[in-house]
Amino acid sequence: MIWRGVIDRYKKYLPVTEATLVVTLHEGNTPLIYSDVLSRLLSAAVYLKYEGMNPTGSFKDRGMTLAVSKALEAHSKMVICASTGNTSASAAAYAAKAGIKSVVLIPKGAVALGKLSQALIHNAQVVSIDGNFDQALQLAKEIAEKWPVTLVNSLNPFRLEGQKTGAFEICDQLDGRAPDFHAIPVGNAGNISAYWKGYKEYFKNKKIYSKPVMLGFQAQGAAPIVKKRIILNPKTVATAIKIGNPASWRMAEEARDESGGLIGAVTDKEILEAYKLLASREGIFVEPASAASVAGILKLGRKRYFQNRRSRKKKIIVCILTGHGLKDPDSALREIKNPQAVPARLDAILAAVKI
Ligand code: AN7
Repeated sequence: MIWRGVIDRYKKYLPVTEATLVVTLHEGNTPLIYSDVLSRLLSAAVYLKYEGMNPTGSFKDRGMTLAVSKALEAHSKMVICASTGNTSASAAAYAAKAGIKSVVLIPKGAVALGKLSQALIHNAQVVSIDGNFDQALQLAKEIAEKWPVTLVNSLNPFRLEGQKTGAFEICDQLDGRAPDFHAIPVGNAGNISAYWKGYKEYFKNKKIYSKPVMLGFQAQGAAPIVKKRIILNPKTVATAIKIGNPASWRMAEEARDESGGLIGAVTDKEILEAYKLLASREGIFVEPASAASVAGILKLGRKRYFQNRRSRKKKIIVCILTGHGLKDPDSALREIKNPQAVPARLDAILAAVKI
């Protein structure tokens, strides 16, 4: 059977009708991969939800399919977003599929090349702003208020509705149970809010009988929720989550508090260590921001967070790997030496490698 995307699969839980023209690239149905290395390190059952396998390479597609379908239903001819990269790539692709126009505002010099090339090739009008993401979002909001353009940032409620399908999928993949812990990177804080909404809805519909503890992770230099203040000049290697004033700040705190979880910070060094561990030990290439969730659980593991619980039974931890590593190959190359050329001779190759 052909998988027809998250709206088709979960329409019962989504604000769509028979009249909704579904714009889909068959997003969702991403793998939930058991991690041997992390499970051993944390004495738990750790699964990785590889959202980089979505059509444009990030979790944003789950929300964008619904946001763009609803924009089309409302006869909108153009969508706009501000973005650290992935939202713009997704918006541009889904707008292209829908046959409508897209405008994206990006912070100058702070968007990974893969993401920028996606927005451009899908024919978005890309405007680079001499400012950061938070300023770009403010401007995108203002334009959408004054002109006939649909905002497709996560302030658009359809985005979070679509993204909550990630939670449904995890519970379905775990054969009708919720994880004990859900670890996720936090930038603009839409995704953590969407997942929590999804888990609550599945719980209410008796699809699961418990809800996970939500664990969100921000980069140390861009951790407004952790520090309880807006960060005017956020800094981190993980450009996707370089955000100082998240739009869904309050909802993310609700997810944290209702679930008895936490939102913590991880350093760039910890992010890059987790990034390399995933690639070298698990065969999974993610972008740096995605590794924040893994860096976060490793940090909590060192504090014996997962062992302090009452039961001895192995806990299930699901980590959301939000975006694909090919989005941002520069980061990988900065971390690892570029290969040197050698003469095209056997002896030269044998001198260069260990066999
Ligand atoms: C790979 O594209 O905000 O907390 O403009 O690309 O829901 O914002 C991206 C965010 C995590 C954080 N991982 O999710 C954008 C944008 C990756 C991301 C996040 C983003 P939210």
